[in-house]
Amino acid sequence: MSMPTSSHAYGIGVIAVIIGMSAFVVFYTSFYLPESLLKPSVSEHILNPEEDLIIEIVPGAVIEGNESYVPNSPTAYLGINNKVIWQNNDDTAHTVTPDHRHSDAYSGDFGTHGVLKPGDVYEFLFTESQEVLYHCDPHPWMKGSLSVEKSRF
Ligand SMILES: [Cu+2]
Repeated sequence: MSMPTSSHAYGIGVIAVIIGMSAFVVFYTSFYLPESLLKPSVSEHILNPEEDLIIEIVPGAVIEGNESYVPNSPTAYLGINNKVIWQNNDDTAHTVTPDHRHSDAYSGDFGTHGVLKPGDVYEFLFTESQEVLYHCDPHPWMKGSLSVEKSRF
């Protein structure tokens, strides 16, 4: 009579192992994996750079031929000043719109959603080397570019 009892216990053990493994697989594929794919690991000094890089939309930027985004084509260095802030100091609303759809692996899509009203700022954390060309949607003659490079220090 010991045979049926032990094979019964064995059966329960196998089922428990299968349930445990399925629970792990479900957790891993639906929670752990998407989360880790979503946010690449970025080092702390790139997430919290020492300085901001400020690009001013200068007063009078709306007028064709004037300076618009100043500095107009700076380089940002990862871990130094890779957080870039566009500041609208003009009295007209403007945008920061990439010439071609552009995204950063960590921060996602680049570009303002809607317009920057006078006094508004737009900030974007660049976490990898890249180059982006951008313009103002309502005033396409306003153009700027930015390159992001690894720090040499
Ligand atoms: Cu504009």
